[in-house]
Amino acid sequence: MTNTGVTNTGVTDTGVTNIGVIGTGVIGAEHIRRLTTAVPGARITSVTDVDLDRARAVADSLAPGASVPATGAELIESPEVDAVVVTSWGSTHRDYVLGCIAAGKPVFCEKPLASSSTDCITILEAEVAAGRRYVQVGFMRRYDPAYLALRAAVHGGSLGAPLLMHAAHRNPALPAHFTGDMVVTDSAVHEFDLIRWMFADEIAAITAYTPRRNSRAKDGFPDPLVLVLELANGVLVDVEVLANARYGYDIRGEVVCEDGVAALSESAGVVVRSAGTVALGVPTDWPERFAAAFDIEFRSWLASVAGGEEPTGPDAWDGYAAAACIDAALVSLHDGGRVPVTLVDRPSLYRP
Ligand code: NAD
Ligand code: ISE
Repeated sequence: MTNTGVTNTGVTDTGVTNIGVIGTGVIGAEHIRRLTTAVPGARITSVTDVDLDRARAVADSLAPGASVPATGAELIESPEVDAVVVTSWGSTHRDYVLGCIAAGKPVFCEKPLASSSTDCITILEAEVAAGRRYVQVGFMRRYDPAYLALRAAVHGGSLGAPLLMHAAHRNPALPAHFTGDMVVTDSAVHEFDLIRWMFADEIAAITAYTPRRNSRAKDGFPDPLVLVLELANGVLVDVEVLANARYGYDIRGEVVCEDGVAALSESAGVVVRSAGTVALGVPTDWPERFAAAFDIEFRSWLASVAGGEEPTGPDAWDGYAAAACIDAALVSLHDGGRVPVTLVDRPSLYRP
């Protein structure tokens, strides 16, 4: 299958962007469904996975007619792909993202951008050498209406200077393939980005605490995990991460300011009063809690791709800064103590 209508803005002359997806697991399938049913302007023309049977099954059910090349590298090079979505495991992201930059194709990469800050620096260097930004990282919380409202309240002027924040990231359970470190690399990484974005500042140091262990914790899992994040401007943030909350997926955030407090509301759903109780729903897991955020995130990304512009969402610098926080949090978790977060100089390609 060949694409005959590609223009130099990376979009077909019918106004539809041809997208290839690498990694057809849980979120890959979610994003394909989203891009084919909920977000206009996208066509899934190619999908692949190391598990090619899974890729074929996902193509058959969610993107009939999409090609299934044998490797991600072939998908990136394919003329029927204008832009790429990377939803394979985090350890595989670096090479796919570098491949997209080399091919001059926009790439939406799920978090984490790469497995280490060193790998992220390689990506920064590739974009700087290319002279433009191609990468957007899947930190979808920046598009969540509740977090946007919290950020607007914090910076609205009536609450005074923010002083500290309490955050909780409670997972009902974590996927079977998770390792203990992935509580940091795959769960807490969202807080690293969110907090940098919320306070428009870098995280300067991280201390990890492991309180009394959950009796359900798997061997090697820090469950619960508490991270104390110090921002360069002095704001202090405590983050609780649970691997086994069981009761639902509960994302909480409360910012304490000089003249008031702003917090994510309890629930976006209905409140039921019955039999002497008041009940609110708790989302089952991240696909439900952040459904709107994912939709808005992809609309925004597609708008930039269709316009031939650089992405406006979280960029490779944000992916790198979050990876530097991962490095520090893991050192603190394994060796103890307060660990400074060190960053290389920010290239001018990445505006503050
Ligand atoms: P998953 O295990 O369900 O799916 C990953 C898929 O990638 C699997 O089908 C696997 O076979 C495939 N894969 C592995 N190595 C590959 C390679 N080298 N090339 C091609 N395919 C390969 O995992 P998932 O939950 O879908 O997570 C995938 C990524 O998405 C992770 O980076 C994860 O952190 C991220 N994620 C983000 C969110 C979010 O809230 N933004 C939520 C879930 C997952
Ligand atoms: C998952 O990979 C995600 O990114 C979710 O947003 C996060 O809440 C969860 O802990 C991760 O497993």
